[in-house]
Amino acid sequence: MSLFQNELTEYLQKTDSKDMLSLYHAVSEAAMKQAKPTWNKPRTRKTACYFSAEFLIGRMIYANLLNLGVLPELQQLFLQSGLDPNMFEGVEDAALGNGGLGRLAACFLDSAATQEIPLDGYGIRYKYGLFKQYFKEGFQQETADDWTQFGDPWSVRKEKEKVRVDFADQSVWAVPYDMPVIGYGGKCVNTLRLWQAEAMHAFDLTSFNDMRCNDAFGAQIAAESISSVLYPNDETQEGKRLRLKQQYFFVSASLQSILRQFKAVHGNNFSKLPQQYAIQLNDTHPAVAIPELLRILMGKENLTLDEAFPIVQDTFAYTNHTIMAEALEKWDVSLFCSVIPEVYAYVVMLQNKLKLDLHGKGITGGAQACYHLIDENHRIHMARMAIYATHSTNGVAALHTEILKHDALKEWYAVYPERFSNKTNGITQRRWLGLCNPEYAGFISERIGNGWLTDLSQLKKLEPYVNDAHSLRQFVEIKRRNKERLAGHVHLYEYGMQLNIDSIFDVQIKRLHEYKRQLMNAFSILDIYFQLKDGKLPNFYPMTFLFGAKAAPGYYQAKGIIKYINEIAKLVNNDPDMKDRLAVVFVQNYNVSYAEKLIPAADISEQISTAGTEASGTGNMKLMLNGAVTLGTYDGANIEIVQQAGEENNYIFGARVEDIRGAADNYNPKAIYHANAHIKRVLDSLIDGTFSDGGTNWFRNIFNSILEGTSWHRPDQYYLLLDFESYVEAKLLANRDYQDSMSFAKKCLQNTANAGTFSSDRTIRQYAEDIWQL
Ligand code: 26W
Repeated sequence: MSLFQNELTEYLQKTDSKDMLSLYHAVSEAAMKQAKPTWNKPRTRKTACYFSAEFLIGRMIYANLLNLGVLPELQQLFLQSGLDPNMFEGVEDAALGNGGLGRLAACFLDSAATQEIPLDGYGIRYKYGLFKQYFKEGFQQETADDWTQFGDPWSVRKEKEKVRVDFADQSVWAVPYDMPVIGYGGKCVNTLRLWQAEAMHAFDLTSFNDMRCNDAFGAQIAAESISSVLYPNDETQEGKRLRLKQQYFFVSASLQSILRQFKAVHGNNFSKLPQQYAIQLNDTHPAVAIPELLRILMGKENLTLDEAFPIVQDTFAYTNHTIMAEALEKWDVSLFCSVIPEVYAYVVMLQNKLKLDLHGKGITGGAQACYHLIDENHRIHMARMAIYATHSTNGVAALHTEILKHDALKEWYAVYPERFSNKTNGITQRRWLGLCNPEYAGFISERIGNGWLTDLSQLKKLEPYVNDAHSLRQFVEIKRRNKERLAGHVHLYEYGMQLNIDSIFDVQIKRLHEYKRQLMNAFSILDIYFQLKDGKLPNFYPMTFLFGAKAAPGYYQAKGIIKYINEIAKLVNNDPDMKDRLAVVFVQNYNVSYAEKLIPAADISEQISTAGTEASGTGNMKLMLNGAVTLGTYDGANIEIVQQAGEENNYIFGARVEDIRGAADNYNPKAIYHANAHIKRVLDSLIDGTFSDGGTNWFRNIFNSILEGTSWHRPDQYYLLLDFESYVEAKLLANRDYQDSMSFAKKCLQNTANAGTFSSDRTIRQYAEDIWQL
């Protein structure tokens, strides 16, 4: 009997408190007890540290129990006591991240712990995670996400390990909260260390008594505000003072904590640092760690620049997650200096050293401008700093890395080609199949054993079953039950909405961004609707279109698209002609837990970003793994997905990167609009009174941005009209193919069977071997 089982059995026998919250704490504490001995084992070899401003963890309780191997015990004990093992589905769902980048970090931690790779995460313990979303008359509304409202039984506050972080105008405590990262099988437990900001001095009673209450409250609020809330901007950089403070806060604290451990063993022998620690920078959000480590080594430990620089360079590595220019971080020198003036001096030192290095490579004068860490407009380019002062820069999918090397970062690739490599993203199959799709997981294990849980390449052994009629029928039944399960959830959370289980579930779930082209999906649905109304498409198989997406609160174009899709949903769902033929649902508050319900129920995975814009995507991998076909463009990891699963088993359409580069200069969306009646009709719905945007003018703005452009971008900058026809064609082809249910199931199964390479276990091994030298 496991320790967990003992503890929980005893609890259930001895206590009367069987309410959800008490049980949640009892179960979590029992699991923590079981994980503890392994967690406390000291490290004896080189450790990798994943510095990330975001960890999109999602619900921890079930994933932790699965990995500890005690989920069956929980289920058994609960059922024996007449309790519902699913009762914790309303509980914590730590959304300490925006989207792909933060979720990738969470998958990496799971994969490293499972493979006994020493990798610890370092980040911020935001009081409020990503905002919660609901719709009011079709408009997105936001509320705060108080993710610890049920307590936080999975964290341990380490009071004794707090460190001081100094800014120009304040000093604060960084207090670590450690979470166990339990590997599958429970043999290895790594740590996610999240820092919380607190005031240095206990509440200042003297000021308070002197009637200077503002001083007393002020210092406390100023300190706590640093870790108070996650910035909800995905892919747009804003030069916000608090954001820079957040970045420096967690990076400075993490470095102090790492160096404290290092010195305890190796003293001041800092040249050994890269042999003991590797630090991965998850995008540039933690890149201020570079001048900060220099500052510590030179300013505090008295190393010279020539001694300190190689240590910094050999320790750090950088991952780029986007090529969107808006997302590349730059800080105004004046802002930077008003927050961390001491660190700025080391940025200048780096800049001077870079100039010398470039000179040595024959790059002089004006040719150096595109490399400058501090540009002529007095802005610090964090990506440039990250490439220059680390030994490794990687992209997150093959195409993305090629674009970095030959386009976005080509001047850097020209001087440091050996630093660049690709590490195609991955996902953890434990959460994204084992946990979220238990029936399908069982179907797979019955056929090929359960080795896939720790070696996803074994899925290949499923391939023979694509010709087995019994297996295909069973696949269809499982998919149907997953649709039923999702329908129950949607009924509960979306105001009684009823889904048609016997329709095709077409799913687009990801952050709302123009480049991801949710709007093109909306246009295609409206086109199909108009065609059906006109009596065309006689053999159309019923379809349900599901959307899930949050828009950054200040991103009005994106909010307009949400409202527009909700208007389409209203029109379509209230039209009696469409009953059981066409439905549109935009689910509220799409998050990790909602994804775990949507993904197993999907038939079609919408991955329709403009070629060359989506760095990788990881939702595409989750949907593939769960047996959905991809309706997508040649972009990001989609390319590798269809390389693995076969183009014949997916629906690829639209312009490729080369086509788009070729089209760019003489692209004329207005001509397409006038020439194509389908396109004209759907676009006009934005301005002809078909729908109401509630007087915001958002729909007119969307219309204009496609046909006229704006002062900051060209018309239809993401080429919706260019790809529209081939998109609708591909969608209707998928609709037709679906009607041969066995041959469609075969495609689905082929996708699962070939998803092996998209395990984050593979990705993290590549980081460990190629970058961290573990
Ligand atoms: C400073 C504002 C900001 C915020 C977030 C800039 C950039 C970001 C991230 C880099 C955006 C992001 O999440 N990128 C996504 O990273 C995933 C993991 O590598 C990829 O799969 C997605 O394609 C990419 O959009």
